[in-house]
Amino acid sequence: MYNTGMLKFRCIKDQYGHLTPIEATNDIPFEVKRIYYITNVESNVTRGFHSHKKLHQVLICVNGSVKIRLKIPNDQSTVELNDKSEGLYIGPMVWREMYDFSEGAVLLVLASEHYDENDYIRNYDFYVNEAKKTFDDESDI
Ligand code: T46
Repeated sequence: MYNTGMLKFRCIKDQYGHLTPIEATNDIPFEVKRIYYITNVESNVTRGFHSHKKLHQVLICVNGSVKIRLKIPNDQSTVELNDKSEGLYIGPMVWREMYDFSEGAVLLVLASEHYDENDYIRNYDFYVNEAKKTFDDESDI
């Protein structure tokens, strides 16, 4: 889907356990300026309900599983994250909702910018209008 994609990381497995290295700019398509993680989410809770204007992020479920609903004006898809060696890239102007967190799920997020509430679009109707304008402008290029 537009401005989204799956990334695959190396997982080094030996008799001592598993290790997944992620090297900024080699494994992630942007410079990482912020890391946060989401934990302790009840299974009936949905988070997100927003888009970002400029932010690039990679979501990795390092324990358990979570579903991510992605929407753009004329398309939508759902991705289940349940593999710590996979990351979901989400670029600007994509609406996201995170739900169905399993017990103990840990959603790690790598972000291209520091936290900025002004970069969020939290109203869906406003998002659809802005996204249509963005996509129209891009198709003119
Ligand atoms: C996203 C999804 C995947 C901060 O103070 N600093 C931060 O770096 C972040 C991410 C959040 N906050 C504050 C803002 C709110 O008062 O933490 C509170 C919860 O944030 P929010 O409701 O935006 O959380 P989610 O789970 O809906 O969304 C988060 C990210 O905000 C967002 O960028 O793409 O995870």
